[in-house]
Amino acid sequence: MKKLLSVLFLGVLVFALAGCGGGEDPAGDNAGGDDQLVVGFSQMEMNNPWRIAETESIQKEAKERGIKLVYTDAQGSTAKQVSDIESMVAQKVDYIALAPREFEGLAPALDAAKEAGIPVILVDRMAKGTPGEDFVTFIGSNFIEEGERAASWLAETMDGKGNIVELTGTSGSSVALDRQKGFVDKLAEVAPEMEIIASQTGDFARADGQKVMENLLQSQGDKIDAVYAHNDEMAIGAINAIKAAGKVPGEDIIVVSVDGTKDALNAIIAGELGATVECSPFFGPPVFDVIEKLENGESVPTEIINEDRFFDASNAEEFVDSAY
Ligand code: GYE
Repeated sequence: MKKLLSVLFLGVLVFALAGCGGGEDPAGDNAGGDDQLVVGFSQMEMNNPWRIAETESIQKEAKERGIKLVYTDAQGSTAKQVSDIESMVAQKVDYIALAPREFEGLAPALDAAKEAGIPVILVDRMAKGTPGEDFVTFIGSNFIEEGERAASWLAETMDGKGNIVELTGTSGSSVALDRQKGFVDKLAEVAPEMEIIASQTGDFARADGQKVMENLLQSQGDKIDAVYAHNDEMAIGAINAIKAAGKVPGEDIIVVSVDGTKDALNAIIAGELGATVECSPFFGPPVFDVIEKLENGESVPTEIINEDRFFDASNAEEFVDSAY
């Protein structure tokens, strides 16, 4: 009897020890094998410098904190993003950081994680769901404000006059909707005479931005005074198209965008891009700070908004070397 009791006690002790720091994984049977914390990062695509910087930031921070990272790239497909997350759930990761490509369509993945008790942290774009219920928190920029800042700069630079073409981001993404809304509303307020004469998606990609701009220059070239691109990659594509059409970017057509990549800052220095609103891709530190808090049983806010800068001819030189 005595022996049986002590075996039982030992079993309880081992179970309790294994549970320490194991998060959702008291038996220690997660993808890390032992007590090492395992975090999944579901990236949506890797088609531009911003995404590469984001992935590298998360990989670097995981490594520095001794956390195992399970990384997936959905290659621009929401269906693949859902199955990527389902496989992370099957592997019993402790947390999932999710960069949603589209606002809609991720519910099956969020449900699977919730059912398995795996906390999800949304990064960089929003997805449909209730914070604190379907996901723990959203970490990212204020996209409405980004659109407003681009509109204010353009209105001021152009004295409240001119025709604008807008190159929008990925259709169905929260960020494209908000960057448009912020811009349109601000423009109506500060420069009611300025008009958006065309608005087309370039899917946040340089080649698409260039193609769309080529077509717009062909159909209404002489009417275009300015371009608002939802990201730097499309702005660079538009600048290429403007040059190919024999016009001078920065003089004939003023360009403004969002992100703050190295190519964009170099384009500002060259006088071809007017300004870019910063949108930080460096999610490593804030994501793992949140995870650390959750591990310690602390609560986290349902929204964590990054502080972003603004780059134009006055400071591009100063920041170009540290840009990505
Ligand atoms: O601006 C863009 C990227 O979701 C905030 O997506 C992000 C945006 C970023 O592909 O370059």
